[in-house]
Amino acid sequence: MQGQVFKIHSDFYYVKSDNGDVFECKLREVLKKQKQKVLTGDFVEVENNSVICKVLRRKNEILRPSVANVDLAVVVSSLLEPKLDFIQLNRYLTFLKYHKIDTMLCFNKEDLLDDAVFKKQTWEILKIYEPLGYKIVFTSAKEKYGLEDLRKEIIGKTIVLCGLSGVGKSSVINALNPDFNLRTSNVSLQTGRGRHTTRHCEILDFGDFRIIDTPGFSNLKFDFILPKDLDVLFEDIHKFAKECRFSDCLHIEGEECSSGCAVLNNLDKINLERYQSYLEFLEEAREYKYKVTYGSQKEEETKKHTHGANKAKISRTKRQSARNTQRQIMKNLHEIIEEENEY
Ligand SMILES: Nc1nc2c(ncn2[C@@H]2O[C@H](COP(=O)(O)OP(=O)(O)OP(=O)(O)O)[C@@H](O)[C@H]2O)c(=O)[nH]1
Ligand SMILES: [Mg+2]
Ligand SMILES: [Zn+2]
Repeated sequence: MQGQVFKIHSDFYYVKSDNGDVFECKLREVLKKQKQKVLTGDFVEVENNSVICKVLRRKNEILRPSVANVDLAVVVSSLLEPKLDFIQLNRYLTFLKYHKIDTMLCFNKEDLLDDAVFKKQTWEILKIYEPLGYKIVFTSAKEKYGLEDLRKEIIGKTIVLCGLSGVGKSSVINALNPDFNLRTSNVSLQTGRGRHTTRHCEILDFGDFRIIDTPGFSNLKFDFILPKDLDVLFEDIHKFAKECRFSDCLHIEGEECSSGCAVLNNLDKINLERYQSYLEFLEEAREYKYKVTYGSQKEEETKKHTHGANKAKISRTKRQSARNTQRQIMKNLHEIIEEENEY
């Protein structure tokens, strides 16, 4: 029998067969020993209605949240509570781009903004993300606005909702179909953050589309990618990066190659928070490169199993100086953004 894993709870995998029957399964011992990963969304072969004996080839996979075989990711952000954070949003977008997953954006809690602020926010969001080709919807799970716009984009698809805890992923699902009655909890007044209410990924079947609810993550890090491979994930930066004089240019002020850097020469055409996000992720990628270059044997092994990183060397002093420059750029960018916000 073949089916799809729609929920995973400790060692149990819940598999739905093509005709809709549900089976509670374990993973075959030999697959466990081989450290076979099974993700929500995996198509599997099941023996005796209770043992997963094979995981079929995946169309795609994401590791955070851990899901496979999705047609579309919808990154949900809240306009307020928690406050809209463009860098966090770019983190999700860049991560999904790395996994080559089609992505759209949903901005929820529209009801919390008054009209003038909402208009300003919408304008800013559209200005940044429409040119990057993302479909964008604005919703209020509470007031049930915008749900039809979302429904139109996801008909016929298996989609995964990604986004920080508390932005309203489970609430959007409940608003689309109250029968699911998923658990939700209010955002903490103290920290302004969500309470990590959803703990597992689960496929919810709406008939004409399927949605995977997921736990919110705030700790996605670019600690698996080499610095030189980052700009290609930023379409708006990469389009200039292609013209840089040196092929190993990382597009940072103050570094040797920056003299012929087409990105720095066109910074006025790139959204500041997008560039700032690039710098922040680049720092994480540099940490990663440093670790795989100078790290322990074990980290060398990690490198082998991840991306086969080059053995490029960065001297400690050069690295420190690059970091200082980067901090200075970030500081300057913060000041410019603050000025813009005041305006
Ligand atoms: N005002 C308002 N509140 C909302 C809206 N959507 C969700 N909320 C509230 O936001 C809080 C968090 O919603 P959840 O649906 O639990 O958020 P989540 O993204 O599923 O969070 P995790 O499961 O922790 O990842 C709840 O108190 C919801 O009632 C909305 O559109 N407007
Ligand atoms: Mg939830
Ligand atoms: Zn450059």
